[in-house]
Amino acid sequence: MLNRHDPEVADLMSRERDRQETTLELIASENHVSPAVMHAMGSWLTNKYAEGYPGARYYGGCEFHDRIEDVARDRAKKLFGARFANVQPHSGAQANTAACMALLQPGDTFCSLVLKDGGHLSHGMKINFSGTFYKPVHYPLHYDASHPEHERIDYDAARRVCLEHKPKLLMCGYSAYPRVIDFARFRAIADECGALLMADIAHIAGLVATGVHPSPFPHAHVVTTTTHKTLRGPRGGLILTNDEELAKKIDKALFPGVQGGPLMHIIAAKAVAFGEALRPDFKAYCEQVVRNAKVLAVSLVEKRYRITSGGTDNHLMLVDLRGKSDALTGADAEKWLEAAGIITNKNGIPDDPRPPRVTSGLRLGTPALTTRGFKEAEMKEVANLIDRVLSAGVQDEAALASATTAVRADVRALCKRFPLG
Ligand code: DSN
Repeated sequence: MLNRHDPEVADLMSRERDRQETTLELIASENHVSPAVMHAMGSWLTNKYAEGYPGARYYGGCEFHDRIEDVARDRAKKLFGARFANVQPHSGAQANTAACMALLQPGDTFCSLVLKDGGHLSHGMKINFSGTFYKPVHYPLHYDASHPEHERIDYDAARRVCLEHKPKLLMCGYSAYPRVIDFARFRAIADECGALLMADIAHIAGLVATGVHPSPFPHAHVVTTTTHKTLRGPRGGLILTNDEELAKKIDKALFPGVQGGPLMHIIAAKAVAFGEALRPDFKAYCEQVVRNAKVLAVSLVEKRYRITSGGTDNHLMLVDLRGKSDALTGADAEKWLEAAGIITNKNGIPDDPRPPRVTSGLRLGTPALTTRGFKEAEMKEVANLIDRVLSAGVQDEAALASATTAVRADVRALCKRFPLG
């Protein structure tokens, strides 16, 4: 239908579909949703305004939208063991905006991990709302190669920072942190300094929902997340809490504080994805995601790459490319790998001397390849493919050109064995 109606857009969409089908998706925050989730997203539900919440809308005609949002909320609550859920955030950043608005007054201090150490722009970056309207202070990672916790969260330092600055809110949860988060320890720090604890589990939501990573509940007062990463739903956000008063504040902050009309087609797709995540096969998927990440990390170490913090406990890892060659940057690695059909993103590593547009690291994640059906054996192949490109790239241009052609063909063949649904 779209082909005839708008061939220009249809052609670009079809080329993007082909790109996804024939490349290896290793961006840790991406995934491939099911046809059912896609169907809900691309539906007539997009036609409706439903400002407000179920039973209290500002528009007529919301009977089925109320029921859809209730299903989404109930499934989210069941999935994460929470008493209250707001499924309306358009994204994780919007969820964090609403949570901050509910929990803080302008000018209040909050404490978080800075973006360059693995945090997120909505956790206090200067040019983001969170760094403009509030006063962020940051806790560090351990930066000491001789320390057993090198490049992991320094909980003692977090406690010291909190006791010194007395933040109203302590944030944990990250976008480039490969290790288990000790939510109980963060809650003890929050209690000691009189702060509320917010966990942003955007990256690990699927792992949390299935018990593959410890849950932030009952420790966190508020939990925010995206729905499209390890949770494998539509692009969107979600806020959870067990506290009724906080739930009321969050609902008000989200609408009308931060957003207008909810995206009801996306909320329906969230309901479908939450339903999928409640099934036993989703737990098996998440366990495989973590096993695949471990095998990829070990295979890369065997090829002389350094993995920050010495490995991974979750779905992602940060590769310190300097282990391979001092001259190798994240920017070059990302570009060379993309030409060979391997999609990654350059990422700063802890204490990175290079700027964010260059970096010394690559962030790799296994959620999307695991959705395709990749297992441990394929992850070893993926490590080989990555190394063939990067080893050639640090050699010279001719070596890189020939490796790119050969690896591109091998990537296509590997993808063909694991077609997207
Ligand atoms: N952009 C996301 C990521 O890639 O981790 C975070 O919002």
